[in-house]
Formats: sequence, structure tokens, C-alpha cells
Amino acid sequence: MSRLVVVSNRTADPRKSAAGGLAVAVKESLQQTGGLWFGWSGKIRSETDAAEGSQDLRRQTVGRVTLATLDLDQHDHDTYYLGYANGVLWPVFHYRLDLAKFDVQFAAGYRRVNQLFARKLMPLLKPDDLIWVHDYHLIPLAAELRAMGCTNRIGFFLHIPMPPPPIMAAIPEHEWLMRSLFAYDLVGFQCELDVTHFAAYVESEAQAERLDRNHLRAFNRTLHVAAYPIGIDVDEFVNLANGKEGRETFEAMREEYSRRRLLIGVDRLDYSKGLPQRVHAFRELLAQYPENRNSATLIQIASPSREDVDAYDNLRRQMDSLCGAINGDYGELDWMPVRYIHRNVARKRLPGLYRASRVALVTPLRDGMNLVAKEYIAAQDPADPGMLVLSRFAGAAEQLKEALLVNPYDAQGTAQAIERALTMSQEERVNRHAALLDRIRKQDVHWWCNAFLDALKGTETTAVASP
Ligand code: GDG
Repeated sequence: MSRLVVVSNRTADPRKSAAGGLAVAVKESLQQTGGLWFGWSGKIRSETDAAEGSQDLRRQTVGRVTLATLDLDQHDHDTYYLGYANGVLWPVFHYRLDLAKFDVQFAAGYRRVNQLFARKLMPLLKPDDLIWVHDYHLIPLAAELRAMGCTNRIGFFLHIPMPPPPIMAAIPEHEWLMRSLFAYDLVGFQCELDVTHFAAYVESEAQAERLDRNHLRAFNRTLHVAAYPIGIDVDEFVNLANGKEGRETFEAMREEYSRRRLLIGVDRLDYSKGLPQRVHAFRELLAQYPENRNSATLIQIASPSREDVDAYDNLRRQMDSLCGAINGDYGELDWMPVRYIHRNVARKRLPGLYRASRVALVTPLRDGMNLVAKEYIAAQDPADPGMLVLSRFAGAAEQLKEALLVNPYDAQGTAQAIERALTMSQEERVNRHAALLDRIRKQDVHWWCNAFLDALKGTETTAVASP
């Protein structure tokens, strides 16, 4: 059987419980077969090491998985990671051209680090290894590997959205990036809309020929593209909800908020997640439906994220001010409308928190998938479940039709949907939840992983050709 080689920007100890979608999913894929996980260590190389030119790989075997990691020097980190990945690709792929900072140094750093990854990975590869590359940090990796003679099957999964062609075309290096994807054998997206955007881009910009729904031909190569909506480990989450900490958190929250209607939001503090818009919508709920005053309480957990990027600092200040204002305007001696927590909460506590909440607000302005929506569904009591209010702009909206779908830019409309969720009959909640749970069980993280790897194994072997 082929060995699996996973490449992602960061790696993690597969024995430890991972926060964050990508780490959980990668861990899942490697645990099944064992294999190699290659990526950046998360560390910056010391100046002495950099001066001596050493860029050694660190290898560590953890059970059936070998972790191979390398450090980055400061300049590479600043240009590749902060500059291009998080300062250009993240905002543009989330449709935020206004936040992108284009700089040729960033693009050069991105290419340099992808070349470095390819150079360090190449000697570790065996002929029939199956290589699975993750996310926007590593779009050109396969092209760099092919240029070094790699003929292995290589798949790529994009965890974030694929923007429509005119937005993609604003990136100065858009042609190079999209052409690089044709060095893969399989490119997986989160949802059908992403596949549509990618196909439209290559058809219009690269005269690609659409052979069928899942095959595009351009640059002398045929590329298999498809949507593989990422899922969660539903059983693991249900077990976590029924475990000691899960139950304790649930009971503590139920008691504390026995006279209140609890709403929950759990996100990284990121501008794609629509947090200020969510606070506006919640404010609108209190204004339009006064019966919620002195009652509805939104717990918003916003875990710290990428604090060294300017746009995140602005968002933090905006949230501090919006939450302060709503609490100042509506709060009472014994009730505060918003509990805003800018810290990481232990993963074991999340299921209890979800289960104690009558409504979850998952209202990103744009999101590849959004796993919090699925975690919330998994954590509910099927006999008396809470209701999910979900942005139509999350990838998850294609699958989770029985949630209440909202436009997060429309504060009034979102407030109406929240009110509907808070007052929905138990029978309707039970029916909607059953359909949602069934869907996330069928397309869980195991399904996602197998579906992608089966499709990759089924692709034709690659001839060496650097596009
Ligand atoms: C990217 C894409 C896509 C959040 N706060 C805490 C915490 N979390 C956990 C959640 C969930 C994960 O982090 C967040 O996953 P999301 O899917 O919501 O979002 P991104 O981090 O932006 O992930 C996204 C995903 O990749 C997978 O492909 O769905 O669209 O943007 O698991 O529970 N976990 C803990 N404490 C927190 O405070 N322990």
C-alpha cells in the first residue's frame, strides 16, 4: 500500500488533541495508514544558524507518523507567511481586496519557501508515495516538485474559498498561481461554488477545456477537480459532550443561565468571521424584539489569531468597542447582553457550551466550510436541540440547508432569523436537527479523507511536466 505524505504549513503532534479544523483532519488522515507529515516547525531560525546556512530538517516519530519539520528564517517568515499567505491570499480568497497588501517581496518569499519545501521534501519521497498538500500556503508546491522530477501522485485541498474570477485576477501573480494548480493530479475544494469559480477562471483566463464536470484540460495537462466538503469526527464530539468536562460545563452553564436565553458564537478572531456584523444583528434583535432584553445573552468566544497582522488589531479594537457599547446601552445590574471572551477555551468545554445554548450564531462573511456549525449540531441533545443560524456565505450552507440561513450583511434579516430560532417549536427543531445530524454523520471527517484519497489514487499517473 502506498505511504501517505501530508504537507501543510504547520504540523502538530498527532497524539495531542488538536484545536482547529486542518490539524484535526490531517491527524485523521495519517492515523489510518501511518505516514509522513512535513511542514514548518513554527519556529524562526536563529541568526547564528542562518549565518551558518544550516536549514536542517528535524524528524520525530510519533506512533505510526513521522513528523519532518524545518525552521524558517525571519525574512522568509515575514514575506511568505505574514506577507503573502496571510496578507494577500487569505484576504483576497475571502473577497477582501481592500485588506490585501501586494508587494513583490512577498510573492518572491512565497515562491522561495515553496522551493525550499520542495527541496527538503524531495529526498524523503519514495516512488509510490501518495502526496497530499494542504491549503493556500502551498499552492505552487507540486509545480516545484515536478520541476525536480517528482512523478508521484499529488493532491491539493484548498480549505478556504475560491473567489470568482475578477477577484482572483486582482492578484498580480494570479496566472502563475492558477497555472501551478495544474501540476497536481487532483484539486479538492470545499463546495460546488468553489469548483464553479475555479472552472470559470481557467476557462476564461487560460482557455481551459471542460471535459466534464470534474475534468479540466489546460497547459497540456488534465486536472481532476471536485468538491469534498470537510467534516468533523461526529462520534468523537458526541463522546466529548457526554464526557466529564462536557457534562460539567453543560450543567454549570444551564444553572448560571437558567433564567436567560443563551446564544453562542465560537470563532477565531478573524475578519472573515463577521463578528462586528454579528454584534450589530444581536443589537438589532434587542431593539426589534424587546422581550429579549434582560434575557438573551450572547457568549462570543473569539480566540486570538494572527495578532502580528495589522487588520487583526483593528478588528480587536472594533469588537472591544461594539461589545462595550451594547453592554453599556442595554445592560442591567444583573444582566449583560454580550459576554465577549478574547481567549482560547479548552476544547473539552466546547461541547457543553454548545449544548447549553439555544442558538448558535455562525455568520461568517465568507468561509471555506466552517466546522463550528457542524460541532454545534453534533453536541445537541436530539430530543431538545438548539437551532443553528448559519451564514449563506459559509461553505457549510451548501450542505446544512435545514439551518436558518442568513445574509450576515443584513442586520435586520439576521435579527429576524435569530428571533425565529429562539422561538421555534420543539417539533420543528427536532426535525431540522435530525436531518442536519444525518448529513454531518454521512459526510464526516472519515468520509472526507477517504473520498479525497480514493479519488487521488484513481487519477492517472503523472508524467513529469512542469507547467
Ligand atoms: C479553516 C477555514 C474550514 C475555535 N475557537 C476555539 C476553538 N476553535 C476551533 C473550533 C473549530 C476550529 O477551531 C475552527 O474551525 P473553522 O472551520 O470554524 O475555521 P478556521 O480555523 O478558519 O479553518 C474553514 C477549516 O479550515 C477546515 O477546512 O472549515 O472554513 O477557514 O474546530 O472548535 N477550539 C478551542 N478553543 C477555542 O477558543 N479549543
